[in-house]
Amino acid sequence: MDSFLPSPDCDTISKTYNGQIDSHLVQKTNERCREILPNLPRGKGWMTEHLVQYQGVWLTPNVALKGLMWVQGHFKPRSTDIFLATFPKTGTTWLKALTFATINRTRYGFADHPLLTTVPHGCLPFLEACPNDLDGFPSPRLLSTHIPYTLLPNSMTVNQSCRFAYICRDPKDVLVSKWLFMNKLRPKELAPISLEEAFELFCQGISHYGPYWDHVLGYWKASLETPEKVLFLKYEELKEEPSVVVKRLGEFLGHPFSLEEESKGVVEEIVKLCSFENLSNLEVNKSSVLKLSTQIIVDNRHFFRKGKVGDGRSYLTDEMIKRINEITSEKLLGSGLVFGS
Ligand code: PAP
Repeated sequence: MDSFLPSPDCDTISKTYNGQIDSHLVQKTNERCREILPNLPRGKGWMTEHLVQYQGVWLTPNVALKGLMWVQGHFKPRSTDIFLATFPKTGTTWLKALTFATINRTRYGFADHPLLTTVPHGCLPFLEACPNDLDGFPSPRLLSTHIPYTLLPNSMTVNQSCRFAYICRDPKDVLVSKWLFMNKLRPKELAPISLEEAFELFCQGISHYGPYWDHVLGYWKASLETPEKVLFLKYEELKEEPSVVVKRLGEFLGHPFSLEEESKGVVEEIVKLCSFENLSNLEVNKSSVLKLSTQIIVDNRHFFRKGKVGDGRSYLTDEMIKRINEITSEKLLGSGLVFGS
């Protein structure tokens, strides 16, 4: 099963970053992280108490910072690697499912597909979460990452022909989706963050892997400069024309759909398998959990809330909508990238 690589479970991830798995490079990363941590700017956390700012990006001080430092310092990319890159809550789960189903479409039947019994996050691991496992993964490795394009090492972006599929989403929907999700994961000892607080933090760029607009622009520019390496997708377009986008994805990944496959409805089968309606109603996604660390165990159902375009508007005041739209226009000015209103 080349590409069906279960993601590391909680024990693997937490042992890895707590240094219990005796990896020299991971220990070096942990030490370096401990050294720099006290001097990093701090902001209020959404899920953890604090976020820290490192190289311009806001990260959780434990897992995300260590993950980024490990990737920058020690990850050895292969030219065949494929990365799904996202800012959290922009469509990671959906893109994981679609990519996994597209690449493995001749390997699994739709009636007994792994996605029917495994949450998409379990089919496709995060690069920054499994440093000890990656060397053993067969090629082509299919991994996901939240790291901004501009912070990836040259070994991934310049020196190798790794490919990146990126998905972005209207910032209002990202903010609201993230606020609701993070409060579910926030430890009981910390008071929930209000929407007003989350809004302020998001607008200031203080959210995991934020500022959001910088994240989007990094991948957008890379997709213009090297379209053969970076595919730039929008959640809204995927919602509107899933089959068209899945065909583009197949082509980009080097697995184009043949005319025969198209006439047999394979693209539509993949779209149906990965649809919000299908995935959110599966037993595994209704009642099982994903262990992200020993402390953080997420109910799979939290990855599937509404799956709608424009839902953020129903939570935000007119003033908030105006402000976030203004920030978006200002940040994206001259880039050629636009979101809906
Ligand atoms: P993650 O960063 O925690 O992995 P991510 O998957 O990027 O989250 O985003 C979750 C959003 O995608 C949720 O949006 P909502 O809060 O506005 O509802 C979730 O519902 C939505 N989502 C998950 N799976 C699908 C899907 N198959 N189709 C459409 N939307 C989906």
